[in-house]
Amino acid sequence: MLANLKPQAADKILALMGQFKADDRAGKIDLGVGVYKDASGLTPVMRAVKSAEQLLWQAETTKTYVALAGDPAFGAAMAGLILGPDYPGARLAAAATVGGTGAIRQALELIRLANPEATVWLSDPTWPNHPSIISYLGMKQATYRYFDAETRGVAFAAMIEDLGRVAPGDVVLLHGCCHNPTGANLTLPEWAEVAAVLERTGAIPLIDLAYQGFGDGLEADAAGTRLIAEALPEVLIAASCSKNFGIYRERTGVLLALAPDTGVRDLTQGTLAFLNRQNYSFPPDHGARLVTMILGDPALRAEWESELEEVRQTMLRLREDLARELRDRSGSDRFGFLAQHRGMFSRLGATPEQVERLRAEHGIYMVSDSRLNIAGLNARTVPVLAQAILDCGI
Ligand code: PLP
Ligand code: TYF
Repeated sequence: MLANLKPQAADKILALMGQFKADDRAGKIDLGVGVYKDASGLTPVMRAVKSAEQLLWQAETTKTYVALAGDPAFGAAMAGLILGPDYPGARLAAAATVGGTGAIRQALELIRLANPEATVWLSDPTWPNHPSIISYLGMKQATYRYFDAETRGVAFAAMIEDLGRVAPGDVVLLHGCCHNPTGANLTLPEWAEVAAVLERTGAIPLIDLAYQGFGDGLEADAAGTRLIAEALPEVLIAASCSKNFGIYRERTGVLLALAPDTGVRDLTQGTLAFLNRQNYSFPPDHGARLVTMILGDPALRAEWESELEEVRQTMLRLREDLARELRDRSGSDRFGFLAQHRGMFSRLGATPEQVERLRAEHGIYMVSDSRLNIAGLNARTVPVLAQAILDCGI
């Protein structure tokens, strides 16, 4: 039986991690996988997380199962963080999931159960796991134009034109903030226009929110999602705690589903529990519990918010430093978009051959589509990257 298996295509981002590890050059620079790193290249455990873990270790008296959809307190805490304290509780179903990826997977399975014919519309480009999971589930997918290769901003008119063609009941996957892989994001008035188009076409938004707090701040990064949640009767939100709580390996995420009324909410809540049971029964609890503790305790929350703000400011400074360094060395403003982009990533707009030259000649690793992880830089490597970019003719 096992011999019948066909080799599967590797994830190009994760494959890059292995390549980087195997490179023995001393000055190599990893701008590949989307993990936050501080100036010394470490991905530290946040102080608030350490404190919560210590408290939990002392207070936890059992590790028995919690509930199929996870602890409702976690769902409520995440709904508050994402949708604000006045979130529409009567319309809200929630389930803890295995990371943000698990939330996306469960959202897609929920969609497939409710409407197997739905086409899921993805931004071009998007995170490679989106199309991969959708095709694995045997669902239909299509793309809407999103990135303007010339300006490296959002091709908004084209996006709106494409979203105008979406059929009623189709699903539009939107990145809530910090678009992966481009770094180009919608403004709030643009979010309002997207909401209006979705309302007109009868499409259902699925928002992937993996970087809340990494762009313009916790509130600003949720503003588009909040606007959509207010405007539309049905909204799915797949959120990850991996990045903003720095708990990657704990696999902590949540799927929020806003239903038009309490009856449909209850039906959806039951289905989310069913879907968790089919896939893995109970979701992991440790990371979710830490998040619930941090969000519910004013001192821990303040500590976490200040650490997250530090992380965000570090990335913003690196963006500005890299844009300035490139401007000074190239005598042109063509890299100004790096300071406009938000989140961990920017798409440089280099060819795969140029990206390969960066790797081969300079030991600088980025994804072949020229996505770079800003957090992989520090004060020493910013000028090194800037010079290498110019040396490679980018
Ligand atoms: N969505 C996007 C766009 C991402 O970049 C990530 C990456 O980490 C995720 C979702 C989910 O992450 P995780 O499953 O590690 O929580
Ligand atoms: O895009 C990234 O780099 C992060 C991390 O299969 C990641 O989202 C990459 C690939 C993957 C899972 C997570």
